[in-house]
Amino acid sequence: MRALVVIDPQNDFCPGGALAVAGGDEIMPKINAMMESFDLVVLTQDWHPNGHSSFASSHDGAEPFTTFDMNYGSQVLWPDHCIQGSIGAAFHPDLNTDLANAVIRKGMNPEVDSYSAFLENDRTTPTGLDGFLKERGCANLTLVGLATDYCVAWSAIDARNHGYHVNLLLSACRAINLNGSLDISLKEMKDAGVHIAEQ
Ligand code: VGL
Ligand code: ZN
Repeated sequence: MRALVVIDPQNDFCPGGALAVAGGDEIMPKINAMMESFDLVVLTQDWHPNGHSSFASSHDGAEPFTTFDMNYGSQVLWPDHCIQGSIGAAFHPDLNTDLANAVIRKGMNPEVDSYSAFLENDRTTPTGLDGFLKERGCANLTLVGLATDYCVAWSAIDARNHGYHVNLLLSACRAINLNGSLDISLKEMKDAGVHIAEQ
């Protein structure tokens, strides 16, 4: 069984959004075209409450794109984004959601961010995605979405740690690339055994 896992294809990560990723909207037609060739399609949605601890605005005097020591380790502080129920948190209108078997929402705990679709940034709290995929007999994942160097990379590495065969299709991903994070994440994914394809 093969699953397509589409990471955070949301308005706030597309041009005009609160945490816009260059070209984020360009990947939607390609992802739509891929869906029918998979046994399962899973979409993830970054889904933060107002005042989430990953927002710079929640920490006095802190600027977005700096780091902050949380009790679970270092965390990048972001502009407010993907607030539950907002237009920014909605799936991009060009994405066809009809074939989605499941939607996993993450980052809902006010105190803990969740880049990965499998485990929150405390690295222990599961989202339930592993249970869903294993119960459906799925061992082979293809990951696409936003952003390559944060939520896609953390999901791909966690998927390897949970025993999946993992493919990443770069042409259906776009990166934030903060302080060289794209190259770092590509190396970490390769080291973890993620199969990275350009096209
Ligand atoms: C993401 C930063 C903050 C992502 C989510 O989807 O890559 N990045 N929240
Ligand atoms: Zn987020």
